[in-house]
Amino acid sequence: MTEPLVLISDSDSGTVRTLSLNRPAALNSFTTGLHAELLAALEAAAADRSVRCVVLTGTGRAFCAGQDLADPSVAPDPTPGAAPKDLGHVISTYYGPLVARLRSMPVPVVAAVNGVAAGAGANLALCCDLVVAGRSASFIQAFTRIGLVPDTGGTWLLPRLVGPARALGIAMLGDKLPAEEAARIGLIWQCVDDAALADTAAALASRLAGMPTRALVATREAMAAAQNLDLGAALAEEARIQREMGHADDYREGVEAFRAKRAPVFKDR
Ligand code: T3D
Repeated sequence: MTEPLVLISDSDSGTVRTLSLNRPAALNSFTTGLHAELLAALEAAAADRSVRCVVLTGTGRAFCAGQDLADPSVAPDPTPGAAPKDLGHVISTYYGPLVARLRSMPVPVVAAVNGVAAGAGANLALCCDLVVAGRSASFIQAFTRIGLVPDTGGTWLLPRLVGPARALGIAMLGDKLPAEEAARIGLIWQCVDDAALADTAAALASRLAGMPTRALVATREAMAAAQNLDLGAALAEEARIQREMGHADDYREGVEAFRAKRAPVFKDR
């Protein structure tokens, strides 16, 4: 029997789903098979109303080394005169839909970065809502090292996360950025000791799973949308979204629990 390319496990009574990229010998780099399994696993988590938080991590010593460069369908053919591969097709068929799926998940997504995250693997992690990395992990915008530009949302994410000056330095130089430095400059949420990574990510996921899911997802969406709005438009958007939140059961529950001095039990999704 062949090993699944994505390992799937549930915890916290099925409210937290962990997806582990599982091609450790090739540092969990992407093949079309891994793309298909990851997208299907994300679709399944999105459709399962008991899931309230997703954790994305890698097996072995890496998080993900980006595109599998040994894949003959994307690597340049060394035969003189061979036609170049259509990488635009690869991006719009695989990486674009993966980013779109992650950024529109109906639940929060935590990346537990257990080792190197390079190329598309780095930006896959940065697409997640909260990124926690082990101290030995690193982030590498490896694209320019092989004559490419950041993809998997990198051109959109990097300047928003760390500002244009740092984004360009990180992307142009393609240097290895240790997890501790990534946390210091605000590229990721947190860097923890390697031994504490799994427990830290699990605790974070468990906490998020107990929070008002719709409000968390609307927060992600509102913040992303506000990047392209002026203040007046952002304020109008806040009013629109808050009206929606005000009609949800979670708001009623949050206020009732506050008044009763008890822990809230949020159920909306
Ligand atoms: O191309 C398109 O379709 C467009 C889409 C592009 C999206 C992208 O992601 S482009 C960027 C692709 N990724 C990279 O360029 C990263 C390549 N890998 C590395 O630079 C290094 O492996 C790392 C910095 C990630 C880790 O270095 P290190 O020294 O810890 O490990 P290593 O020895 O280089 O790799 C270990 C094994 O994994 C090795 O295999 P072996 O020799 O033990 O059989 C290595 O070949 C394999 N591996 C690592 N990365 C990839 C890979 N195999 C295939 N593809 C990889 N990306």
